[in-house]
This record gives sequence, structure tokens and C-alpha cells, in this order.
Amino acid sequence: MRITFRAALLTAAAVLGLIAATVTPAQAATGFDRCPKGRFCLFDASDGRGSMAVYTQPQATLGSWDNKASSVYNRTGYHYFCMYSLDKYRYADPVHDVVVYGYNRGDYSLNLSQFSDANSHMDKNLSSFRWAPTGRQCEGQPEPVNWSSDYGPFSRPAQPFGDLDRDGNADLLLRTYSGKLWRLPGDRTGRLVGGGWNSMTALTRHGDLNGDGTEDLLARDKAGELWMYPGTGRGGFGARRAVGPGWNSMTSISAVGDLNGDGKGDLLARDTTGKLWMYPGRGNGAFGTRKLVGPGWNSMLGLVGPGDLTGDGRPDFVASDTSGRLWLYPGNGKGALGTRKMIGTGGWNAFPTLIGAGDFTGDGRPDLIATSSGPHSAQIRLYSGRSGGALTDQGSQNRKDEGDSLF
Ligand SMILES: [Ca+2]
Ligand SMILES: [Ca+2]
Ligand SMILES: [Ca+2]
Ligand SMILES: [Ca+2]
Repeated sequence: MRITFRAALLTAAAVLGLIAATVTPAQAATGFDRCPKGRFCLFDASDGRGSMAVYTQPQATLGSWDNKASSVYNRTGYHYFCMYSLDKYRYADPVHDVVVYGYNRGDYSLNLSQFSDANSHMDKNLSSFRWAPTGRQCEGQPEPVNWSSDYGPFSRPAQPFGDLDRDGNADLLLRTYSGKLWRLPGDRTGRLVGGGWNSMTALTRHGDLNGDGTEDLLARDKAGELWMYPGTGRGGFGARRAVGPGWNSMTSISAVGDLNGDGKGDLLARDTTGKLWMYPGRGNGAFGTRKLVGPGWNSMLGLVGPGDLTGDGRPDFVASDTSGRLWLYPGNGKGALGTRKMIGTGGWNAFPTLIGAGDFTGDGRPDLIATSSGPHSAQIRLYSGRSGGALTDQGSQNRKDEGDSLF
């Protein structure tokens, strides 16, 4: 398992943040509430007492307030707040240097004496601070997640799906809080696809939809129009084409690969009444007349087309239910799903987002990514596909920030 030093800081600090958030009464002559709304304040005594310094911008140096603060109040509205015992946002160690996640929506006060152990302390040791909408930015990292699994990158032929730039390695797509879409090739970098993706309410991809052999992306906008973005095969997407309107009646849309055996990528979608529908791809980016797969799918939480998990050459479907079990639905190659098999006995409701993006582990079998929903420490967890559709937990590979979505 790879956890970066700064990621470890965030985890430790988030625990501290749990005990630290307080709300102070209004209108006192002394105390935290002297700090104006929208500002960040330092106090040279605990509980907001003593002298106060008020800031509107992050501070790389603190001048006369260097190593002086004993308590702070974050009223900026930004959830994440980073404190450093060195100037210029430099870390010294996990106790001195903390990232706090504000449970009170960017409005919380802290006594710095809470950040201490036998050897070190934050009280009167604060030398720089900043705030941000995500922990990643708070820590000074670039916007894309620092994504890599413990496997690869590999040198091998392009994967049949999940591999947007055809280099043989599975790619993730990350949409950040700001609506930027990044491709994460797995080498800890991110390649910007473009901005404005917060206008989309669903994204899904699994292989080729328009017959050019490269993976495409489907996205639904707020009006319910479904759009197909043809993959360039170099990691980006070409000019989109409209698939059709009316997709807001769907609570889940999953590109699944070729379910009916005609060589063209298909789609499974669940409507608000819990019916699952199969939309056969026409191979030109459009879909033919839908067929009912079955009712009762509203008891399912995460739905994903992970590829062929069973090894019979036909793509399968996977769903987690609200009680935490994970089910494998083997595709029959004719557009329907066979008898389901339980492949996870519990706990999957803590990982509501399932992503099938190809083979991450390099054994030629497709794997599954699952992300947890915790706002400040959501895990990106990898499950490797094994013989017969079983999964092996490869552990948390990284974390994602609040506001980030992976596809
Ligand atoms: Ca790739
Ligand atoms: Ca294509
Ligand atoms: Ca098909
Ligand atoms: Ca199969």
C-alpha cells in the first residue's frame, strides 16, 4: 500500500479535527466570536482570548505572529485548513503540521494545544497556514489525484477497455470539485481533458461505441440529454454527438461492453422504478430499441460493467446491494444476465462507487475499483479479478478528496 507522507498527515489530522471543532456563543467581548465572518483569525491565548490577528489570505510567513498563536478560528467557509510549524507551508512532522477538516462547514475554532504529543506541539509554534476547498490543495498538491496502483505501468498492447490512450495501462477519469476532467494514466500524473464537466450528472465508459476501436465516453447533462464523446485513442475526446434526450429518468447508467454478442458496445440503465434496461449499441455511437433486463434493481447501490470477470469471453455486470453484499451477474452473450453469484459477503455499502476500468494488476483479467464515501479520507480501493469471478482485495491505493469523482 502506498500512502504518501502528506496523505498520512491528512489522516492523522482528520482525527484531530473530529475533536476540535467547536462553535462559540455570539456577542462576547473576548473569545473566538470576535473573528469576523469570512476571515481567518489567530489568538495569542487559548479559547480565542488575548490579542487577535485577522487574515483574508493564506499566510506563507507570519511576521510578529510567528510562533505566537495559541488558538485559531477558521471562518473562511473553506472546509480544509492546513497549519505548518515552518514558514512557506513547509512540513516538519505529523504532529507539528496538521490538516484540519472542518465538520462545521468552514466555520470552526481550535485550541492549538490539541495538536501535541510528548515530543512536540503546535501551540505557539505556528509559522504559516492556508485554506482550500480540498485537502489536496490545502497540502499544496496539484489538482489531479496522485494516482497509481501498486502495479505497473506496464509495456504491453492496448487494453480492450479502460485504456484511453492505448498504452496498455488502465486509465481512470477524475472530475474535481471545480469541474475539471483529468485522465489519470497511473503514473501519479494527471492529464487535463478539459473543464466544465460539472454540467454533467452522469459519466460512464466501457470500450468502443462508434466502431473505431478506441474507448468512448458517455455523459448525461442536467437536462437529461445523453452525449457520446468519441475517444481519440490518445487520452482525449473528440467533438461530442447527441445520443438522445430523456435520460433523467435513469438513476444509473453503465456502459458495459458488448452484452449481446454483435461486437458493438452496449449500455445498461436503471430507471427510477428499479427496472434495468439494456440499450444495444449500433456501433455508430447511437443505441437501438431497449430491452427490459428485469425489475427490482432499486435495492442495488453501485452498478458497474467491469468486463469479463468470469473468463468466458462475455462481459459481466456487478452490483452492490444496500445491505453491503456484492453480486456478479454473468452476461450470457445474448443481451441478458444469468443467475447471479455473491462475490462479496458484506461491507460493500461503505464503497458505493464501483468503477470498471480494465486490468490494473497486469494479469490480463479485469479488476474493480471501489471508492468509499467519507468526505476527507475516501479510499480508492483496488480489487483484482480472479478465476471464476472472485475478487481479491489489494487494499487502498490512494484517497480522493471531497468533491472528486472517479469514472
Ligand atoms: Ca492507458
Ligand atoms: Ca470509439
Ligand atoms: Ca452489442
Ligand atoms: Ca463473463
